Amino acid sequence: AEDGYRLWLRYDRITDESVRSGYVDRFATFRMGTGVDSSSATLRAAIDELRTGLAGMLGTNLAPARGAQKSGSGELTFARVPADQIGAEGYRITDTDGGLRLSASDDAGFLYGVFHLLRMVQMGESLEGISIEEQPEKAVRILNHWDNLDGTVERGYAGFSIFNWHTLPEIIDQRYTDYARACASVGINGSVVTNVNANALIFREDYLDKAAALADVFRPYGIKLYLTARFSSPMELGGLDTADPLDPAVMAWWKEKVDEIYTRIPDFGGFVVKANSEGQPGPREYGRSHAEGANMLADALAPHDGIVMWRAFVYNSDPDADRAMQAYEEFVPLDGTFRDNVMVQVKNGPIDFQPREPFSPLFGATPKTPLLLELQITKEYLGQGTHLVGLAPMFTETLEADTYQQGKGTTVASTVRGLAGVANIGTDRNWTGHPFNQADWYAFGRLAWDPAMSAEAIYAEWAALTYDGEPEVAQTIVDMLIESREICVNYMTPLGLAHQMATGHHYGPGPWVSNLGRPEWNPAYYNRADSNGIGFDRTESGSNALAQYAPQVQAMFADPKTCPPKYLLWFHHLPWDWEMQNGEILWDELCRRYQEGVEGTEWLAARWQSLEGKVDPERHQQVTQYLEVQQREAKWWRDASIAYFRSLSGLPLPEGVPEPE
Ligand code: GCW
Repeated sequence: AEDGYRLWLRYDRITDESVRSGYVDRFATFRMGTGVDSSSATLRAAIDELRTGLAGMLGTNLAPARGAQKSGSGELTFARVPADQIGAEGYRITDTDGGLRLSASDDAGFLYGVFHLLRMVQMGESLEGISIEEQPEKAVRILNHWDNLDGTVERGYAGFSIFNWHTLPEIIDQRYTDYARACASVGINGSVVTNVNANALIFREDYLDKAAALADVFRPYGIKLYLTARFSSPMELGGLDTADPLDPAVMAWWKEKVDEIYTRIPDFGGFVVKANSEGQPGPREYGRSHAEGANMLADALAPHDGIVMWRAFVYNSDPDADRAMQAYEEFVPLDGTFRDNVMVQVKNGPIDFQPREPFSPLFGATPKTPLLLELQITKEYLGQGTHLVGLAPMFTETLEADTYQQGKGTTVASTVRGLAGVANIGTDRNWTGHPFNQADWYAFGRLAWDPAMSAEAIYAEWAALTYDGEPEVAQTIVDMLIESREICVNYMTPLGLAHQMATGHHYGPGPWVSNLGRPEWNPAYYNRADSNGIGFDRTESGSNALAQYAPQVQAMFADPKTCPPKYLLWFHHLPWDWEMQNGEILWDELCRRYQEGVEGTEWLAARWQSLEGKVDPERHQQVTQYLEVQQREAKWWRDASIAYFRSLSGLPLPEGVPEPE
């Protein structure tokens, strides 16, 4: 049965005999060139993967070469080259007259090269005359698990944590290895295995042994293990009466703790920290800055080459402040004061993982501080585990956005050292709940490796690897994934609206909610709708958040007559009868967008229906059920939103938009 466990690494037998035999001739033997240490754990993992993959797809047994090298013999040679020829983690694959040569300067490069070759065979691509050279664009390509030590996952919709802290370190679940394989196959090279809402317990010796066991599984796959550091750990675990980063006893505690971690995990990656954010402890409690807090940890990690990823997700509870401005206000003044091994981790948008936000103004605004782009792969605000929403178009929208910070062409991608993705992985048999959620894990990895890849190209790979069938099957799946994000934006938060989800769980509509404990958690705080109009004025006449962007960006958004409609209500508060660029009044256009969203979900269902009998029945049935939920909930979103906003606008529904149920 097709339960989705194998993800995109399915390695099923190639049914087209001529295609299969072409590859068989290519992969008779493999040979380790000079300087390649075939006994290294990573090389062994690479060879294992290659043999498993080829045995599955070709039904052959790739054997080590014997005797002298012969050309035209279907030999795959691993060749080590100096780092000035191919940089860290990179590789080259060339056709050498009937044989193949895979060159790299380090073990990870060989591993990634093997996954590339396997992908080509899975996709039926020709190896004839190939000359491929790949180098990761970003050094940090890391998953952030919001997994708690008790097995629950914050904002996780695919079961419980795959990391079983109860049975570690003795029990090594095969899932850990398969997780590492899947990550490595898309170039992910780091994993933070604990939630940013952190638990100091992870630093207790028995838990460090458990973490070390995971690190041992990850290591052969080029994946470093990272942990979250709860800032108050010296108090909770160490019995100190302060966590002040400038207190010598606190500094000594962290230094000792870090040294202890490295005795267990020699290649430990470092810490992620959420400090003074949503109730998490931090340096501000002691009158110290985020930089002073981060630097203290950075100093403890520096002798071991560890890094600190300090999150910029901060905002305070001030009804008069614009939450969208707070991270910038707090972090830009600190530029230049962080240690070299600190990176500031910034969410894609200035608020919080909405279906659509403009890029955060922090990108490019801290030239002396390396940044990481944090994306949410789990769909907290986009229908969670049940809606089909492909996130690659959202990820690329951010990566491609021009900050103009160093002149035209300063894309968000160009301003960051790496990408961090909040994982959507859990104990569900298929890892991610909705079968299509696997595509977002895949897309995150591919984009961290090469942020210039298009969403279409990535999904074309994923669909071809994950589903059998004719090219039309893959094309239909690609179309669905590509269109689905805009469909979701339309039925949830059209025209630049944001944060309209119901209280706490963020599932379903709640645009009327205005009584939550913290003002900036209220949907009504964001839509600012009343009888006169709707939208959040972030221009000069309002919060002026727009001033945090480069002048060219300001010019794009400042005038509601020319502001792209997708950001209109993010930046502007406008009367209900405002005339849009297409001649419609705002109210009519808003209602139509909700309706388009609903129609979009019907389109998705029809596209999927057309694949009945063309994809395996298990996953067809599963996705069909999810699409029914999505269609129903899109209507819920439309009707609830329109009913509420109509109670304020008092205007009639435009043609084609049904009366709310
Ligand atoms: O998106 C919000 C979530 C919180 C999360 C927080 C964060 C881990 O609602 O659950 O906490 O962001 O990013 O820190």
